Amino acid sequence: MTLPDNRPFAIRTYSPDQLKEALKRMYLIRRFEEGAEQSYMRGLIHGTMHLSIGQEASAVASCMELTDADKITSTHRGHGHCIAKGADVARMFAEFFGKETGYCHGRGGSMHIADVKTGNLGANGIVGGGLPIAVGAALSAKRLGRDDVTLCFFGDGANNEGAFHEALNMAAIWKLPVVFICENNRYGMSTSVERSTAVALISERAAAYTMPGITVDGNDFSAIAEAVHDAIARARSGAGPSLIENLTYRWRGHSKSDRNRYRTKEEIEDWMARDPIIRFEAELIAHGVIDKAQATAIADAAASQVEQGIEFARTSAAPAITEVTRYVYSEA
Ligand SMILES: Cc1ncc(C[n+]2csc(CCOP(=O)(O)OP(=O)(O)O)c2C)c(N)n1
Repeated sequence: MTLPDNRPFAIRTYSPDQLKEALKRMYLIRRFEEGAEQSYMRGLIHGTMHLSIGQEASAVASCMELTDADKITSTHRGHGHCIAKGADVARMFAEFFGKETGYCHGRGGSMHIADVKTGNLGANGIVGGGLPIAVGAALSAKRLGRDDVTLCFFGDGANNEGAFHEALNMAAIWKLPVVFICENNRYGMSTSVERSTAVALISERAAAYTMPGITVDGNDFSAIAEAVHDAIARARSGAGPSLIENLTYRWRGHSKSDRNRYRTKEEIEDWMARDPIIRFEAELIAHGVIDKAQATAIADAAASQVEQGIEFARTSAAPAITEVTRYVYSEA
């Protein structure tokens, strides 16, 4: 008689190399965001930024099974999604710093990093803006007979936008290969989900569009990976879209101008104690995938990659002023 395998989904499903890469990407996101914050304070970055510290599991676990042919659409808080999809942090920093070596030649900046070649259709400064784009990408995959899927990330604030309802309805009636991933970090700027949203769980809204809806602990890598795995399988089989709600938290303010008046220090500390990276790392150690020394080496490698990335961006050339309108639209 074979005993049931009670290990967490991720441990059962992915190879040690895949799991180590996932941990590395989570550390890369954390260090990228910290590096971005420091660079901003040093005056190297203009404008504002939206950091996803605390939400690393949602980005990395969701993108675990994607290939370059699969697509993602992202949000204004998109650095983590970009790294999870495999982006090079040096080119991301360069984009952020407005340099020619950036993903969009420095024309887009933090909120518009895209890399269409690897399926990253872009971050988006418009709340809910990625939802119709994801439906369009999934529609084209279906019409062209390809089997790629599109993962559509959006925040709890976007679930009350018209675009959310239109996108879910269209995806459902046409059975499109798209997975809607709501990163419910509890606030849309300073407005809590309780104040903005009539349902207790955003995943309940899936019922209105006859698609599966599930809410998972968004700081639990394995829980997210399992939910997204099932939704991707459903999408690739032609059965249509799903809605997944990852319950998570952003540790930092909404953007650089946030004074955190709408939440308490205790609430923030309580969520910080549920750090998704520490949790995943502990799980990998507990199941013998890595030991503490290897975990430290993975974290250190991520930190030095980020340092090198900042240096690359800092020393890269800015676009020539005569060329600033180039690369704004795709070139024929
Ligand atoms: C259509 C639109 N409305 C309003 C804004 C201003 N805005 C930027 S981010 C944001 C809050 C979004 O909250 P949520 O979707 O929960 O994402 P989070 O910031 O929590 O990651 C708002 C209202 C915008 N950028 N676009």
